[in-house]
Amino acid sequence: MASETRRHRGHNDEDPPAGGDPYTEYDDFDLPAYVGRTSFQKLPELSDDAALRARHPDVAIVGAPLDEGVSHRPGARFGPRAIRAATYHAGSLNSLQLGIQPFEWLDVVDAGDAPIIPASLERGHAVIRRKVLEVARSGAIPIVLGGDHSITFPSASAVAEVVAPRGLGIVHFDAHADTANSSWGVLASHGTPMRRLIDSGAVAGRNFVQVGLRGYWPPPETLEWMRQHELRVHFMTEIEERGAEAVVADAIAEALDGPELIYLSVDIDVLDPGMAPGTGTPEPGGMLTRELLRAIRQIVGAVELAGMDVVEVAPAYDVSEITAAAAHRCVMEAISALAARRRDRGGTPRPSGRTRDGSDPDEASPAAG
Ligand SMILES: [Mn+2]
Repeated sequence: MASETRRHRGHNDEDPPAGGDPYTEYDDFDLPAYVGRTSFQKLPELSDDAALRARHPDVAIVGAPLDEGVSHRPGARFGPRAIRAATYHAGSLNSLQLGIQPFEWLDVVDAGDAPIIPASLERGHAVIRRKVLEVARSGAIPIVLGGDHSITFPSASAVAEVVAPRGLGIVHFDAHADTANSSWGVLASHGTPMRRLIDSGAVAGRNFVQVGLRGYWPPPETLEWMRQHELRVHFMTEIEERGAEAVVADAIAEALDGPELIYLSVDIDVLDPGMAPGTGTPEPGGMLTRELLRAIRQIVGAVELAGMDVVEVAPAYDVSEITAAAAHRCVMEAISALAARRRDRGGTPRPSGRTRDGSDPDEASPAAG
């Protein structure tokens, strides 16, 4: 391969080099999305803790393929693979929404999956927490692909630990509050992670902001617990009445009322099931995909993002991969907004490396700490 010397533009609008050998003329990164490496956007795979620390990428994708916490339809363990695969774009993407090629500005890698085994929720949470800790300690912003929503407890706890003593606010998009004390007596389920985060002190209740709640859960006692702990809650009806942009602006201010940093948690079931049927507990009457993608751009462009997750994609119930595609674009909108933020603040581009072994072809000299 000539990849150690070639920079690949990957615009999908480019002729191969004249006289090139067809066997080697394209780097894997530039070949079509359905060919070759299966990492997120075919980005370098960098799962080793020491390698992450040496490289200190700007963003690292993490898979959390665990669904032992679901209360209804299982299957979100297959979410990370489906989200990684839900693209038809190869090479260096160009965000029309934000006018930026994010992988020319940010070093983004795929840190692989937490080493989950079936049938052990406790072990699963422990390895997810360690994986997210390793990524966050490397200096990268973790973007975690679930998995059911129970993974937000270990993931956001790990991020809160790394950023301390700086405070963390959470903006949480969901049809459901996920603030139960237990599910049928079980403390660690996808109905309880937000209460665990508040009870453990990882995040203050008053900086926990929920957007998109609707339907028939939780019961009044749980809502009363939320009031007592000063959570800020924006029901779907408020989005219908005021519009998503105004509600999200309030959510940003509330989450940052004290803390400096934001963890963004996106349950894909915040979307209407007509636009995201591939999920375990679909709730009719939700957000439009375009509203959610705009909200993510609005938030990430305005705050200092410390971590993010996109959860509850259950591919077995999906139709034409629309749910997985929506989740994939949630991740891409966040990455693009991070890149635009760096550019707009006068930062230096740090292009994503693209060789097969995960080393950065441009990184001949050691990166600055
Ligand atoms: Mn949820």
